[in-house]
Amino acid sequence: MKHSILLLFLAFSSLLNSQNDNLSDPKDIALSPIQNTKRNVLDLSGIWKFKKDSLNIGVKEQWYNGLTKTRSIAVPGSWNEQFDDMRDYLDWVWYETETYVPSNWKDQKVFLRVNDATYTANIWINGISVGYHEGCHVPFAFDISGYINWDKKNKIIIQVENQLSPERVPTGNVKGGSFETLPASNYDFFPYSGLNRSVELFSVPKSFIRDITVKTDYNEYVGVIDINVEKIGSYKTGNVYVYGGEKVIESSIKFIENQGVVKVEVPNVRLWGPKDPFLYTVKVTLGDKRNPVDIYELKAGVRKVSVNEKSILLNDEPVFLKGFGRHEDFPVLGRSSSNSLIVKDFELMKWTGANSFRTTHYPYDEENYNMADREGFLVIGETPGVGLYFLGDPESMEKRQRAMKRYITEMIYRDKNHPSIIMWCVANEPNDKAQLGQMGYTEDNDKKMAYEEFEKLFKQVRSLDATRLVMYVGVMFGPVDWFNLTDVIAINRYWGWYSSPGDIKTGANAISKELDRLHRKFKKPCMITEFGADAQAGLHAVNPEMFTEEYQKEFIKAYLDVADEKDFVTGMHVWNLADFKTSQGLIRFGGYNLKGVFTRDRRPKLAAWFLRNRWKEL
Ligand code: BDP
Repeated sequence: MKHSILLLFLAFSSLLNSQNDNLSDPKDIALSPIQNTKRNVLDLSGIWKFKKDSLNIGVKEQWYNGLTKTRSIAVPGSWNEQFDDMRDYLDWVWYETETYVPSNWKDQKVFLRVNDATYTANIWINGISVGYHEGCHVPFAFDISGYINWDKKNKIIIQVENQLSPERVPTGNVKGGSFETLPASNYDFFPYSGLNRSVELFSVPKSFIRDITVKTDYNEYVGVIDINVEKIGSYKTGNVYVYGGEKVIESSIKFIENQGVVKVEVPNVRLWGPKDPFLYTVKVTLGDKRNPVDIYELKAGVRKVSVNEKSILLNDEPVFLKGFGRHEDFPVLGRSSSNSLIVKDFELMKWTGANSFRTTHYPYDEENYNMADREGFLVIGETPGVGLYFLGDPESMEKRQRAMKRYITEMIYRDKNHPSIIMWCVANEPNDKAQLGQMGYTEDNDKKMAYEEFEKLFKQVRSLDATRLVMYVGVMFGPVDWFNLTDVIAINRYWGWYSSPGDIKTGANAISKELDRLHRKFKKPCMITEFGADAQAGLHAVNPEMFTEEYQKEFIKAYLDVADEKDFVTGMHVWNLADFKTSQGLIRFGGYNLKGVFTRDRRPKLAAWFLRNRWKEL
């Protein structure tokens, strides 16, 4: 009898441990981990143990108790770049590391934060299943306080998998798409997999500040900062301080339920913008003023974003966005975070005279936004909604919509306080016909349904954040009426490359006419969020020919010339800052997209020098 109870117990506990559909709570990523007298952070970056699980037997064999026969892997890192034998592998893998957790964190809540696990992740701490997350390029966190061995080694195991599927966002393995590629991504960048960003432990007091949302505005010389605070625990009051102005501004905050709001006025405000990216410091404390239980500090830029018929306005002045689409991409690193690369790319953008970029095609590592805040870059923050379509199997579509809604929440929770982000981009080139190829035919009913589904995403973004502009990026031959939803008309265009190849003049004519048409119809400012041509560095021709550096330069010049003639064009983003790795396919020589004005190792092509001359002068 005893024996069978024991067996039952073992069976039950192994069931409990084996996997867990406890989904992470997006609120737990609302504030990035910081170190101060009340909070701790421990970065777990380093070399971890790694094991491939191509037969998906790991759970059954209880690998979550500890991996055997492993190889070493860098975290952060993309497995497809570190291991040549796993370049195209997108299936199950396991990661393991160990860390001490000091017992002076014991009276706190301890969270594990994974800044990106592409695409699904299951987490075990000391053999106990903690939870599950689905989606890439956004962090997630779990409260693991209950599973920790204090002052001892703790085993952290993460199972990851990145299968491409029409049920996921970004979509993959979509039948009938425009081109066949390997891997079969439905988007033009390599599906780099794994723990691409850092993994951290952090602790907060048991009563703590869970979220802070800073919204800014101004009336003439007086800045207005609205600070919304959400807390956990029974404390009913707190304090807010704003540093950086003529004197420290202080205000008390009262909580009703767990929410508190304070409006702070900053006399003689220094507005944030590209020329003077001035940042104030906002400090929030919880509980007694002299002896608070929790403290959180963040940077805030006071600025206002709006729009008229012809321009995006920053602080009521028109701004012109000069810049790029980019990718988190570099040899050996794949898509993994690297502060050196972030700094380098900002240096290169500044060298060309750019003031702006879009986080194509996913939210970036957070340091990008910290840099942009400090350097005065104007950022379009994009969801991972690339290759999104609204047709076909309804179940898949519902799953994609669910993924999109979650991404929107996670992205806005994480990024909402960065003054550099002036617009949210709901999706890149969504379509009501992608499944049939970009020029396919769609029934009216399906068109209507696609519009309505897409509209829901716009509504969600606007309800989470009414202080920023909202747009999406329209594809060539895409549905035009969707621009009714946006604040700014943004299009990616390659007339003179994918159409009228070799003929820049015809391409430029086409873009000129199209811009006029769009502006006449919608009376909204327009921007070209992507335009460019592939160029093999070192390939030259007297008369510009496709794939030469001269053709790329002339193509970019022709589009910029067209934009200069139109006062309703509010931005031009060249595609791309640098060459990047993508899936293999007929139009991707060597598995690269060569539309970078810098090579993948960041050396300038002719077009980069051209932009420097052109944009530095502006
Ligand atoms: C655009 C996509 C971008 C591609 C680019 C291209 O938004 O991701 O890399 O085309 O073809 O349609 O170079």
